[in-house]
Amino acid sequence: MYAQMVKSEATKEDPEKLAAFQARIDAGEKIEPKDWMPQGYRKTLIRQIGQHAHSEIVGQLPESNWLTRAPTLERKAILLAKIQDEAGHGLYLYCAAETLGVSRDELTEMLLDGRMKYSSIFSYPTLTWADMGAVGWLVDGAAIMNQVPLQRTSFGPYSRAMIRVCKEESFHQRQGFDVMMKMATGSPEQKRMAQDALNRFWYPALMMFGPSDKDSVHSSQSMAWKIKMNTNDELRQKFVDQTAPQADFLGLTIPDDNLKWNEEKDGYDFSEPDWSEFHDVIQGNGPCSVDRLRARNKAWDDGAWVRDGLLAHAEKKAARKVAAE
Ligand code: BYC
Repeated sequence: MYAQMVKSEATKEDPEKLAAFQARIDAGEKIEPKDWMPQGYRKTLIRQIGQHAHSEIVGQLPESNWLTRAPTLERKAILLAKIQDEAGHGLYLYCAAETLGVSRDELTEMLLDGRMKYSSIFSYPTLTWADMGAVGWLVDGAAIMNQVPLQRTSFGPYSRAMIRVCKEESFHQRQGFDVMMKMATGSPEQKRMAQDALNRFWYPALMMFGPSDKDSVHSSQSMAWKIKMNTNDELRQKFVDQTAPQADFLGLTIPDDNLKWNEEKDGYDFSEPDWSEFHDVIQGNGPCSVDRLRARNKAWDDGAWVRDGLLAHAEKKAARKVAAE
């Protein structure tokens, strides 16, 4: 539906301008906020950057669940810093989206009333401390796989935000792997918890890359505009190829009997996630979907007095400035 809308709007636009725009993209130029851009390009970016920002913010929730129960003060401090980083990533991304003419409040309202999505992965619960390892290792690992190419995306503010995000995200992935190492080489019970976390997070992590290429609505146009640099399946394959040897190193087993090195394709064969589960989750029916939106709505409502106070202060300051002039 969205793709159709974008397509019909794109065809209404001046063909000469469209061709010149595409030529800039093909030449690897960055598009900046004040440059002419097709409406479809603007809308696709607002959707993708906005959903990415929401994912960073909602992504704080499953981790904050473990802040009060981290096993040591050091682990607690590291987790707290990571969660704080995610808030920063959300802010960089909201700022990038705002350069396209949408306000942060509008984006937030679209998240809160379900008009905009956030990553499917955050609709799953974090049940044990080992999940903090699995989230860092697999979820941040998948996020990096997706975000490293986005550093070269065609829209300048998004590309620059991604450069900053990726620097921090690689620390996150390493801290997750470190937690997994500790658990996997610890007591039999700790190793069992690590395996259980891998079992639960493996397929949801594969879903993070989006539907398979044949079912992806936006990929071909987004790739032509260099909003996306790779297809969903390309990145999923790279993620499996990178992660399978890491699981071996940890002495853990990826829950997929079909996972097998394929010499010919120079990559692993693996099972697809259950796509009906994916579609259910992104329609708001994941195990924690209702809780996540309830938590974000509560935070938004509880923070209203702060926003009102800041706005009143800014308005008063502006009025005083006008009176003095
Ligand atoms: N979850 O045509 P497609 C992070 C939707 S990491 C929910 O292939 P596209 C973090 C898609 O929006 C996660 N929805 O779409 C990590 C579309 O629906 P709409 C955030 C999904 O956009 C650690 C429909 O399915 N990363 O934040 O070309 C700690 C058809 O899909 C998902 C990003 O957002 C999903 N997994 O490709 C804290 C990266 N997959 O919008 C935080 C930037 C698909 O038409 N985004 N959908 O209603 C992207 O690279 C792309 O948007 C995607 C999807 C690859 C995710």
